[in-house]
Amino acid sequence: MRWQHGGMTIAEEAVADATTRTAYRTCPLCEACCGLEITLTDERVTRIRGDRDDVFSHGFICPKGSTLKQLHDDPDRLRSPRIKRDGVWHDASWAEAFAEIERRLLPIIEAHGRDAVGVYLGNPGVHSLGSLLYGKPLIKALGTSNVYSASTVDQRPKELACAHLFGGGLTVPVPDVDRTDLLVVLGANPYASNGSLATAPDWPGRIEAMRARGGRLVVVDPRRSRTAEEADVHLAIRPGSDALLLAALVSTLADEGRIDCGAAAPYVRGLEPVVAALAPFTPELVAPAVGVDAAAIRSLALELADAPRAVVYGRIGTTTAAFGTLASWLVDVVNTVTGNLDQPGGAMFPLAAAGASNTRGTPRVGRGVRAARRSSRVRSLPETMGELPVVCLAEEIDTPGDGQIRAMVTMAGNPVVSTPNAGRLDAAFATLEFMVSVDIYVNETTRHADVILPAPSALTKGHYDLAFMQLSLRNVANYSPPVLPLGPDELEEWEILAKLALIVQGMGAAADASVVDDLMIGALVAGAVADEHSPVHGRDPEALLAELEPRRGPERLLDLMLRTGPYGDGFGSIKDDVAPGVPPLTLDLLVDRPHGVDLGPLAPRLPDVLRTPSGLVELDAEPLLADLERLRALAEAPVPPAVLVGRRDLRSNNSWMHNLEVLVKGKPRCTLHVHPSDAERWGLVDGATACVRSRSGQLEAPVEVTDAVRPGVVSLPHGWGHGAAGVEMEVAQRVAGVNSNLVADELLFDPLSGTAVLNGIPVEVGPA
Ligand SMILES: Nc1nc2c(c(=O)[nH]1)N[C@H]1C(S)=C(S)[C@@H](COP(=O)(O)OP(=O)(O)OC[C@H]3O[C@@H](n4cnc5c(=O)[nH]c(N)nc54)[C@H](O)[C@@H]3O)O[C@H]1N2
Ligand SMILES: Nc1nc2c(c(=O)[nH]1)N[C@H]1C(S)=C(S)[C@@H](COP(=O)(O)OP(=O)(O)OC[C@H]3O[C@@H](n4cnc5c(=O)[nH]c(N)nc54)[C@H](O)[C@@H]3O)O[C@H]1N2
Ligand code: SF4
Ligand SMILES: [Mo]
Repeated sequence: MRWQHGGMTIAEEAVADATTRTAYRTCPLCEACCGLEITLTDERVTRIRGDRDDVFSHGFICPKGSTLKQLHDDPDRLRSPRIKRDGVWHDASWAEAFAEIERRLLPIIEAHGRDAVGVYLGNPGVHSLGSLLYGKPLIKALGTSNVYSASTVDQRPKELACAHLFGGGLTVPVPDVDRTDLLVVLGANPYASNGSLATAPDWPGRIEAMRARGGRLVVVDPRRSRTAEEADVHLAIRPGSDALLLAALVSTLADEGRIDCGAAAPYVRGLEPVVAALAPFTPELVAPAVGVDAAAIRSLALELADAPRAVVYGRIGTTTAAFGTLASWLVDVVNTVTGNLDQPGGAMFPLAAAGASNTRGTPRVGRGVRAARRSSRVRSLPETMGELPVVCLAEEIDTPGDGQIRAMVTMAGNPVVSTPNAGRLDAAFATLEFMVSVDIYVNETTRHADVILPAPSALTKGHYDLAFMQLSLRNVANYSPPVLPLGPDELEEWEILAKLALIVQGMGAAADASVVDDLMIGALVAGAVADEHSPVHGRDPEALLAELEPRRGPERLLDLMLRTGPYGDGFGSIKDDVAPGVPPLTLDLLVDRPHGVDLGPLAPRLPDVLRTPSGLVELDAEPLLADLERLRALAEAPVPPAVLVGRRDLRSNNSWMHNLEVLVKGKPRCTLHVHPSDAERWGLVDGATACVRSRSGQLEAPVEVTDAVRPGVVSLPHGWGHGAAGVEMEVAQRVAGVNSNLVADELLFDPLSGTAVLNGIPVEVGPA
């Protein structure tokens, strides 16, 4: 299926006498960051297709990219604030909505303290400059310990492992797919997801190009995913056992005398103790638990050692597991001991143009991982990176006592669908004294809100993918100005969050958002002039602020980050081109280059990328080595008769794009994949309804019998279950599906990162 090149026409040719213009914009929907070419006729979007001139995506786009138009036009998308009184929604002005929040939220804080307000931050907020940058001052202003996000149902294990190894949660080495000879993918399906923690448009094309030049693809996945179908070797692993498999690779390499860190060797600390600690994990020991032959494990280890350039890449299937942090660490241990860390074709560190902590401060100096500085109230689960694990959100709301959460603020998140024991969280939200959501829909989560503040349409936002450009397979920078102006009654997302920050600080609902904005830019400028490694070290802050005029909001912050970043103009102090044909960066330059600027392929960054206390790659981080004992027990643990894993579809995006007809038409996708032998054993046939039960809940779903899953494994996509009362998404309600997280168990998680087990959940399956 070649949907990717050339894009899709979504409207007929423009009428002859209409005014037509073209705008370019990076797609904000997933991590691939594709360039879009948007045609507008009389200021209405008439067509969206891939931008062939985009320096990174070269015209690639997936079926979701063109739906920014449908999203913009969706009648269910909220366009004005809503207030709920006595269970009934009323449209409100912004002034009324902010006043309502002040009136109802402040007394809760006054009576019960700041921890009484919980916050949940969802995924689209990371793609939105406004929420990414201004969510922080809001959280600070709230001053609560109860901060939760989608990170602990996602990538936190990788961030934690990288913080230990390299000194930064976003210092994540990415697979250099474009130059490798062997790509080993564990628990990722980039043919459906377009890649994650590894930003690159057109993963399928890149994988095909790799194979065309003789490279090999190995996919480790309990399902024969689309990506596995393309693989030279598919290892159908038992869910949850990736850490064992990876440990056995290291054990084999040691046994064969093939440990060689290559060019990274001088910068690696603790190789010997790590190799010694992993030695007992022989292929023979782990094979029964992993469900892959010892011989196949050995041969993969040798293939990794023999390949001139090889890289192991692990994603959701490896992180949302009970050994997520260990598996994430082991991915990079394998890359390191095979000499592929920081080498072309191996696992490399991007050098981002803006915002990366590994481009600020002193190279090779860091203060170490900060985790477990405090714990959750009910279950004493440790925080990581300033957040508590979302597996404990429901109990923090429904368990009475001092410090109980009584009010929630959700921003760009749908935790009722996305997080474990969804049924309990749903019920808990219904008991809150007050809830505010910043969102675009009334969905499973926001229907519990008392006030909804609508974020504006993506087409009215400026865009620079600050987080994901730090994880890019090529160094690029691309800014898109808003395609359309805000509607008369709309507020920018940053202003919404800044206003909330002012309200919870007691500055009043009428306070001006610019106060927060000015504080933020002031602090960033102060940080830059104080950083002795910054090109503006020692300069006059006022003079820099003057040069940033007249921009405000996220764009002003971005301009500063770009100009003080590794390719920046240093506010005039740097003059030479930073890449062929690319002058030093400013936001003005990016505005002039709507297809982005290419800053070149990834280049080795060791040791300067490191921000660890030792200034070395700390392979032997103590909490990881200590966790190996628990892993050892997994090798001998009984295998549950059935476990549930997820899967993604190209036309879904987590829980929130099912209201677009173009993306949901066709046969139902929220089906339970069951292996034929299991179907027989459980008395299920194709099209029947199965009941799936776990400790935390149960659900019913239509069965699809398929040998794409390994026996003992069933698969159901997440992000569905839109049938609940009060949801206002007409299309999504019609194709409702079922919420797979009803059976995800909040008691199952990775103890190091607090990340939920969403893949490999023990379940019982039978006819409904
Ligand atoms: N079982 C299972 N569960 C999973 C996963 C899995 O693989 N299996 N995957 C997990 C992963 S990786 C993730 S990232 C999470 C996602 O978890 P969440 O972030 O909680 O969920 P999303 O479905 O992304 O919901 C996004 C919300 O943001 C709103 N929204 C969309 N655009 C905007 C905007 O521009 N501004 C604002 N303010 N709101 C907006 C949408 O209406 C929706 O309410 O789910 C996790 N849950
Ligand atoms: N179309 C689409 N694209 C998306 C999203 C979406 O919802 N839809 N969501 C976006 C988000 S927020 C994220 S985080 C990324 C995620 O991107 P990916 O990590 O590529 O996510 P998936 O496509 O769910 O692929 C995970 C694979 O892991 C397999 N798996 C399950 N359990 C295990 C296990 O124990 N071990 C191994 N080795 N494999 C296992 C599953 O069968 C599945 O094929 O996708 C992003 N892109
Ligand atoms: S792959 Fe991701 S970034 Fe590219 S068009 Fe699709 S949704 Fe947008
Ligand atoms: Mo995610």
